[in-house]
Amino acid sequence: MDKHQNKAKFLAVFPELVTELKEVCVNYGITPDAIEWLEKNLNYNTPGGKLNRGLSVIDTYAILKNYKSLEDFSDAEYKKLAVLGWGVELLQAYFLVADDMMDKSITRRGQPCWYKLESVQDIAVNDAFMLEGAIYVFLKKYYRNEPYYVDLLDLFHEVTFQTELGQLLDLITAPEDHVDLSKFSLKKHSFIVTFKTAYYSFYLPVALAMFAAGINSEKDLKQARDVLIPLGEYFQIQDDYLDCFGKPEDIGKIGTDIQDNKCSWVVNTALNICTPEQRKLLDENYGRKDAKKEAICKKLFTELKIDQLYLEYEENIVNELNGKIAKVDESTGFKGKVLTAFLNKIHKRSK
Ligand code: DMA
Ligand code: MG
Ligand code: MG
Ligand code: MG
Repeated sequence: MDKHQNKAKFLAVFPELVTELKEVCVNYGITPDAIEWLEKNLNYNTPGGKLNRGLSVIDTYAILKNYKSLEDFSDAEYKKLAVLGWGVELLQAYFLVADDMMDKSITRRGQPCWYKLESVQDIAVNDAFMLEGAIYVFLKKYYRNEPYYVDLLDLFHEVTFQTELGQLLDLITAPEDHVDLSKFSLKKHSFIVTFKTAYYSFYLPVALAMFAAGINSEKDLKQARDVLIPLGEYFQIQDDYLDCFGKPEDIGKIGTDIQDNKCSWVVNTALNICTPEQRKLLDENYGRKDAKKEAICKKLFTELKIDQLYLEYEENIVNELNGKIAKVDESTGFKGKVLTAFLNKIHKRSK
């Protein structure tokens, strides 16, 4: 299926959903200023990203149904799938609005973070909740009468809780006032990123499409999970790598991991190979709200050739994942191609 056409068709659904949500609010008798605020919140925070997660719901469903092009979808069928895709994107928007406040980030998707706007600030907390709440308005409207409605609700709720646990661990492992690098490890990193990223970004979109396509045995869901969770870990390692080595104009955000004392893949990899002198430098400069100290850490990461180690990691994990995908048992309806499609979307990404 054509990538640009896919994205355009998916994006075209979003304004319809905004209108539908506004109608719900009008029926509640909410004043126009609140409705206008909600509309701004939705438009500012939801559609501006790569949309990989949302589009994967559509792509996965098409593969499972053996559809060759967008023409194979009926209009109503496409809209229903797009509701699930936008549900994932709304969940992502909800997490990001909150994440940017907690991480004290400056930009997101090439624009100021929502909480950074003079007129928004702490109201962003409630705006994040509303992005989440919108998901369930749409699920109810489009799926209330499906036998798998409860499965969809359960899945959204479970991955939300898992993500929040991951965010909790991410935050308490990175205290602002106390740097203790001896608490970091690649094992701890793996746990954090599996929970904060992999479940909602990788397992959720595929599992949603599997429920919609009726290919949802526990065996097939597990086959999906067994590849998608390590794939999500790889994706967050890319995110950590790009936070330090990516260009803000590519990634649309300014990296904050070093100053935020994050237990990222970059610092953990450095800790594993550095000399005692280099370790001292990290102990004294990592996790401080100071651009000069941040630059010292970055210089050290470059000297340690972390970028080279990243390329080696990437090659290994991609081979390993392709090996796992080749072993997928397709006898009960699931298809390895779903997983290859997802892997191809993120392999060698620079944004
Ligand atoms: C992302 O972690 C996880 C969630 C749930 C938003 P992060 O803070 O590394 O993300 P980003 O680099 O996009 O701020
Ligand atoms: Mg962040
Ligand atoms: Mg974060
Ligand atoms: Mg990051």
